[in-house]
Amino acid sequence: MTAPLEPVLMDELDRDFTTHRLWQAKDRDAFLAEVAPRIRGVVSRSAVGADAALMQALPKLEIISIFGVGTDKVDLAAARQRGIRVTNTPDVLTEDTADYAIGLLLALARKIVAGDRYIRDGHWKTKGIMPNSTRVFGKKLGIVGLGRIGQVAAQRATAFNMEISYSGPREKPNLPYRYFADPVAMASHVDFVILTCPGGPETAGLVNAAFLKALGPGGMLVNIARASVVDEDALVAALTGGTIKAAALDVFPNEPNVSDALLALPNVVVEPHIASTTEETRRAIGALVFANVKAHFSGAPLPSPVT
Ligand code: 8YV
Repeated sequence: MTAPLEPVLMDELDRDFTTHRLWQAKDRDAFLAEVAPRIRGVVSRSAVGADAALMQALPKLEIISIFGVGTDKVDLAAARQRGIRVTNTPDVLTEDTADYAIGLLLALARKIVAGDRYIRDGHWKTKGIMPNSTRVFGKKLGIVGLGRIGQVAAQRATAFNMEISYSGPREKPNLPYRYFADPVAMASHVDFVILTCPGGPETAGLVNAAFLKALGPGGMLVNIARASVVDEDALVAALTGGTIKAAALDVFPNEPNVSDALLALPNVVVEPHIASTTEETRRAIGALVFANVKAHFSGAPLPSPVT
């Protein structure tokens, strides 16, 4: 195990396997050198992943089971080359993550977090009624990456009578939403954008200065995907200069650190990467990680293979 996991999952792994906890090692390299020859499986989190160096250090490695759907921090090419199986946890976290994206959009536009702060900071008594917020229902929503999570977010938004557009590598003609091959063109068409696409080189910096300019001064951005999708300097500049109105972010480039430049801005809602962290979903993610590891070592088909 490269990082702490759900306690139930760690208990199950401890029960059925000989486990080692990499994050507890005082000297990571010495620890790895000691246990490396015996390691046949790695369990890691999406946020930590598994790089080529880790794989290289583990000559007997057969499977990497990722706690989370994102595999952007796993060197899949290196895994494929070695024939190492990689699994992730799709589907089980889709609905909660989509709920959270819609929650963040409402929190941002309707100033739900700001309202809480307004009372706690004593402003209701001293300044009176809080400034107005922005309507959500009936507005235009753009989704970058209409995969599992994006499609459920679109369903939820439909209940708010929103007009849905999306951008991604390919059109999905069976879905009743407007497709834009060019994300900047989509940004200029919509009021709000939710990012649900995978991280990695294909989407790195997709939300750049041009995208934010196209989204415009009333525009709002929700990111529950990966920080790499957004050029953070361009976002800070856009939020500071009024190029867009506000942003809600659940993901950051160097978690758990969040840049002071972002924290200094009043028009940003920040969350500690918790879009999928309900009790129910975390249990389901843990069960799927365990099922993949068990299946592999008993020669059964993997429930959710990536490689
Ligand atoms: C997890 C996520 O909280 O699934 C993912 O890719 O980002 C989240 O659901 C995280 O990966 C756990 O490390």
